[in-house]
Amino acid sequence: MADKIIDGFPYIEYHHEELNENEVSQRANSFYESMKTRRSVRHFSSRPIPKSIIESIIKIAASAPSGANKQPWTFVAISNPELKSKIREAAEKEELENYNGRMSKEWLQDLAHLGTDWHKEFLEIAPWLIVVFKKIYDIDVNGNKHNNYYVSESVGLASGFLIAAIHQAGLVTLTHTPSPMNFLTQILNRPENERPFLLLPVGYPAKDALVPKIFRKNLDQISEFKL
Ligand code: IYR
Repeated sequence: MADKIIDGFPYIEYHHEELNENEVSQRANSFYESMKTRRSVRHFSSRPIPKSIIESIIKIAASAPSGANKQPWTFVAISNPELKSKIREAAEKEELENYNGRMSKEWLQDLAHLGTDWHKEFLEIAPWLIVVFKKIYDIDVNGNKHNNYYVSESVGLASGFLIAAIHQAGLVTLTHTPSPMNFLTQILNRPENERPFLLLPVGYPAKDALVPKIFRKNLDQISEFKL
């Protein structure tokens, strides 16, 4: 069917899968059953993952909504061992300072049950690192700058999609936030309009991987219904 033109812009029909209420309910429940088993995993296997799988996962992330559909993100996927070592070294340097003085006592107490520390061996062990960059503005082919909108919200949404995609594929990840993380701009040679947003190791879990026993807030604690 030809595109419909409204106010000079093309529109296409939205293709919606017809489902009855039962089917909708089943889908919502089965997605919840799957997503509730997702955990941040810190113990990775070095088992390789083909590039094609990482490409699929990145495409899922990039299907997220964004302000004015500007898609203000770049996903840098790294399997190169030298680059991974450089990133680990730089991240650990910052984290050592974070854990030894830059983080408040309360912050360290809040993290104690997660067993985190400045060692980030997963940055070398995991077969892939995905660094999510946000584009604070766009630069076109002529070098002109263009605005992006709701950049952190947009990139946060894409990162959520990324994490869900990794889980649905049967892999694990961890949202690692070394701070400050401008070293990623240098090591990965990114342009001036990009800022590092998140660093995610991606892989299979180690055979003996443990995760902290934590609890999710229940529905009453996180929601309010106005009927
Ligand atoms: N960025 C540090 C510290 C850290 C902070 C929070 I908030 C966490 O939920 C987990 C860790 C690190 O990655 O170890």
